[in-house]
Amino acid sequence: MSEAVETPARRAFYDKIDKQNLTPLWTVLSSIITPEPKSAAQPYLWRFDEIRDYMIEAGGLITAKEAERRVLVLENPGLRGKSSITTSLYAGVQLVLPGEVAPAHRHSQSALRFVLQGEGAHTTVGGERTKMHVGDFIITPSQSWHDHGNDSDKPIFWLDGLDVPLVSMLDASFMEHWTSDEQPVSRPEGDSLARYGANLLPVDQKTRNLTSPVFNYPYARTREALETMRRSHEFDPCHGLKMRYTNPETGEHAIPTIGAFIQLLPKGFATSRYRSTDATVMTVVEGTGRTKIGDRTFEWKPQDIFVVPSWHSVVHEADEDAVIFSFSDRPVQEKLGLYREDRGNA
Ligand code: GTQ
Repeated sequence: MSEAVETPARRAFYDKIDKQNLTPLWTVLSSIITPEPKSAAQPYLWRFDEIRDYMIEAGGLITAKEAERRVLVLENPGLRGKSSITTSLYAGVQLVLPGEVAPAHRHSQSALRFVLQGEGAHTTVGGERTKMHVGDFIITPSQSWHDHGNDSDKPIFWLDGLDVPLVSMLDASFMEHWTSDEQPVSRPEGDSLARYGANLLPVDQKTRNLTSPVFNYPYARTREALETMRRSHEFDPCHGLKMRYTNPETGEHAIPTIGAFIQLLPKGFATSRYRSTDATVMTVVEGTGRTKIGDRTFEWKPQDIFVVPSWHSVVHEADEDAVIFSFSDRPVQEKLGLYREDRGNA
């Protein structure tokens, strides 16, 4: 249905009620309730080589301590000024130089880290420290204290994913700083992975936390799982071999607001057209290839980061064995009954 024509009498009426903060629905209905998702977000790819050079430059301009977090925000070209990579999610690339500390704070926003380059820096979350290795998927639950540090001799770069725009939309943001740069370490390293990440749970544990108690999913384990599974040659036409990170207490997504995924595309594999309502941020861990998003094609290599807006068709092609990490707001949409996908008819 097209919008109602504007007559002088109608215009005069709109102007009159406008002063009372009233608007006629019939002039906006077709733009607020669309027949299918119409995102302002655009498909886009950031080359890690370019981001890395700018981050090193930022490293000479400001310390991690002064910046609190030395991050370059990946702003979707269709959402400039909103600190958003998709309508609901934030992404940035964070750099911690050798000897630096990003001071302890906590906030309502949940965060994930996916390590892009560098080895042996650490993050401390809720009193437990974990070393960060390339490909590790690390969680900072809502309201947990966290600080990052780098005792290694190389810079570390990681991709941050947060539910910042979603929390802003709900006006539910709280944030506090710890009294010193680093929180005390109160648990041994590896404790949560041993306790919750070995297909075991403490026998009398009754709590079912919204966020996974495992906060570092090491890439070595993830990669080995993918390598073993590929031997069955059971590949999904749309996804290759795609797994989701889970909360072992509940089987739900590891973070309540952000779904995180890892997928293997074997050399030469081309996926079937697929689209879904969860706009998705992807980063390449291994391999080279290209992804067609809507009618645009992006060539990728390791550490590049790209974004697929809601309801845009996706086709991946891997030139070599490729591993892609991704995240989206899928858990939110599933919980609200809004998640939709379209396999092959996109
Ligand atoms: O590391 O705590 O990219 O608080 C944005 C906000 C990272 C962090 C970001 C943050 C952090």
